[in-house]
Amino acid sequence: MSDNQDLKHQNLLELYEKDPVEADRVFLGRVAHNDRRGFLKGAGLATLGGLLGASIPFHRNFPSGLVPVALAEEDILAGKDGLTLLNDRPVNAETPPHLLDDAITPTKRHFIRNNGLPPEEMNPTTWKLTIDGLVDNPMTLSIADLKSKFEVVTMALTIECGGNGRAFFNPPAKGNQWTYGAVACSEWTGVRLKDVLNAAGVKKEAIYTAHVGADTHLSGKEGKLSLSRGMPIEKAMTDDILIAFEQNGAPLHPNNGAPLRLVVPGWPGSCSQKWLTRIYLRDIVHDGPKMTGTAYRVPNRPVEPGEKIDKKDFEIIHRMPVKSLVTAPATGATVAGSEVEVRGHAWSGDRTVKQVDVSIDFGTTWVTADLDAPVNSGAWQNWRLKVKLPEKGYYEIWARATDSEGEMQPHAINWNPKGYLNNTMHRVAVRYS
Ligand SMILES: Nc1nc2c(c(=O)[nH]1)N[C@H]1C(S)=C(S)[C@@H](COP(=O)(O)O)O[C@H]1N2
Ligand SMILES: [Mo]
Repeated sequence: MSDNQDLKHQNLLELYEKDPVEADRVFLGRVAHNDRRGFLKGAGLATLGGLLGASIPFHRNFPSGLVPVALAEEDILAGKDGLTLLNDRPVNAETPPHLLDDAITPTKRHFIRNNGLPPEEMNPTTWKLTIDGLVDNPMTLSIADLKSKFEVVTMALTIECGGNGRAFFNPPAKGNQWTYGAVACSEWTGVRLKDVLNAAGVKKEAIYTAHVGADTHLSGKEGKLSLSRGMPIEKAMTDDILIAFEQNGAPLHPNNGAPLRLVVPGWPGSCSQKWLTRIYLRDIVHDGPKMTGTAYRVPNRPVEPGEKIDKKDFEIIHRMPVKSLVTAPATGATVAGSEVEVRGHAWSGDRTVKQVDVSIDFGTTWVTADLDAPVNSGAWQNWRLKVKLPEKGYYEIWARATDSEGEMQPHAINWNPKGYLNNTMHRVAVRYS
């Protein structure tokens, strides 16, 4: 890169550090909304070559208005570090397990799951949240109102996509092929949903919440929502659900729902509406996009892999099951010494994890790891164990969590047609040489 282009890149990174919302409007906004014209015109072929770090032998065939995918990917994941891009429209990116080693997930390592296109405006000073439906006092609040009218709390809360682990389904399930990394536990600052609903006055007919965000449908159709989910009112009134305006002590990342989102720990990530503009209470189970049909639903009985299941035999997923992740060592690592520290996290929606066991001999014997209590309700739990590899060779490190109700991670996938809730044990390959 020439000094000039280096400067451009530098500015992008700086802008991202200083003002991620503005940076995303400028860079991500363009990509997300397909307004790609002008890029080549402005930059010119030489500059483009410079940014790519290579000449473009077929530049004569390069359609105008096209962003080279190498640059588009970079822009899409601006402010993120080391994520694997699964899809760019909508943006879906997961984090390799060894990059999830921190007790609290830094924003740059928090996965992205978008169903539509992020809104163009994410201005925290003009943002409004409406609470209505079956409440006594419908209200519209700014972020400043939320901060001044309600207790502001900071909590580490786990978000896991309902489809995390889908890539391992056989027969395969359609949808994002998440492996392990559609899970994160950032520290969120906001107000309790419960407090806001109490202030609005929950009418006794209200049985379900309905969440609305400002993202747009992939079709671009005005007013068409990409996703609008909800939860039973009893769940909504629990203590650890936040309406959050800060992620790890800074404004939310644009792809994690800036400037305001719900965080519903322990339930499918889809409950945690991003770019939150409205919550309304209903006297029926919410029927917004991705609430009906077989979306975020699993069969209400054990099924055979590949079995065809009648729609009426599906039920809405509530809590996420017990699960753990090995974040060190990285899979494929070669270690020089016989002693290895194994580390990771474990969680179980609405419950705590009471034990994590580790095996280095393909599940024949297990050793109990040292497991921390959650820092607060809704946070994952960190664990660690020093293991001794008896001789040089190939090993697999397996981890298995058991929760407060005695539920343990399974060896085999509990198959379901849409590829949800894969909580099988995490296996990591290690060579000692
Ligand atoms: N408005 C809106 N909220 C949303 C989504 C979305 O597409 N639009 N995706 C949901 C899904 S399916 C998940 S798993 C989580 C992921 O949160 P993250 O992208 O911050 O990791 O956001 C949820 N909230
Ligand atoms: Mo999700």
